[in-house]
Amino acid sequence: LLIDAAELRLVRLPLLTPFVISTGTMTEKVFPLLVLKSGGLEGISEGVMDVLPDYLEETVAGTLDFMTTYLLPQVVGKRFASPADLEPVLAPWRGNRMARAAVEMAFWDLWAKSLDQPLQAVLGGRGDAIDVGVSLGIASIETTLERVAASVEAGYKRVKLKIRQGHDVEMVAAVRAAFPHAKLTVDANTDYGLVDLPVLRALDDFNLDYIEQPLAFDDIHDHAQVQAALKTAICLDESIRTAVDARKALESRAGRVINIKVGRVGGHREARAIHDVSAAFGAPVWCGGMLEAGIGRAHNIHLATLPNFTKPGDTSSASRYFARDIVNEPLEAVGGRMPVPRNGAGIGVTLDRPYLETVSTLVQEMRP
Ligand code: OSB
Ligand code: MG
Repeated sequence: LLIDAAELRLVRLPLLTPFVISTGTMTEKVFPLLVLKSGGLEGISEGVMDVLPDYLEETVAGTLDFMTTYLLPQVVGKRFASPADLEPVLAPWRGNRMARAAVEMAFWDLWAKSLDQPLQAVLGGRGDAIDVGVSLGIASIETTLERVAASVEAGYKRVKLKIRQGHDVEMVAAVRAAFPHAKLTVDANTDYGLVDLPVLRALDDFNLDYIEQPLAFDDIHDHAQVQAALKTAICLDESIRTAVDARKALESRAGRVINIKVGRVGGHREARAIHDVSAAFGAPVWCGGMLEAGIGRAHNIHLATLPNFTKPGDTSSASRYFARDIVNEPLEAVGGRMPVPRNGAGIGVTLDRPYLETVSTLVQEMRP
């Protein structure tokens, strides 16, 4: 496949409700959108980095610079036979996995389209829909109870509650009391340390399916100390960037579940490698999200059809986040099941170009 052009846009989509996690509040979703073109076909991806380096280190501004100066000139005008063939171009760079993922994922979409196959088929997944849950941002206990009720009512398969210091045990106790049978998890986004073991032990009493990323974004070792002290499984998100990280974490028992975000780990190949190494350890995985719009969500859904994605993912209905999406196809869950989009090959969704123009600016249109 000859990449004959690349189009890089910066998109700003307002969120319907501010999304609050332990590290900050998001009121709009700002992301780079990348389109790789080849002989009339378009492969599309979203970058999942934030404006500020508060989830992981990468930023939108840094990514736009890295892409326009290095990554895109490395691929535009070049031929790649398969995603494996693209790997040597992306592999030398340290970190920057979100930026690399954007290029890699756009190429997978393009490649699947060139083979006239759905993305899930070329990744090795199957099935028409995936199980999904919701991720509820930090809010008052009263608001949280209302949101949990609405999510359970809508049939979502699990409810993930964002926690932070001082907004944890009491809130989870209230939710558990009101919903004794709901599948509940919590996500701390790194807000705790080893000194907070008493709080984490208190959370151990609520029959949570897992506690997501309690400790630092770059830690594996201390998570093992905490995991040894809890019956509840720890799920790692921020600390897992590669299949090697996953192996080390599972080998050292730093957790028993892994949240795979294709955009965090450098693309579908690394995501699949993490999926495979987790399966070898008997550790379930699930597909996380970064409040992506329709392009990123479609990638997540296709990936989540691989067999070891046995826990519900975070790709809930797009209408929970956005008044209008940048794709034409509605990505809406029904009874906690998200259908795999199949409007054409690849990711199975198409850009709503007129709307995209109104919510984005062109950063670069590159030709060889
Ligand atoms: O830790 O999973 C996370 C959103 C932004 C940053 C980090 C996280 C999240 C979510 C939302 O939990 C998942 C989604 O609905 O896309
Ligand atoms: Mg998380």
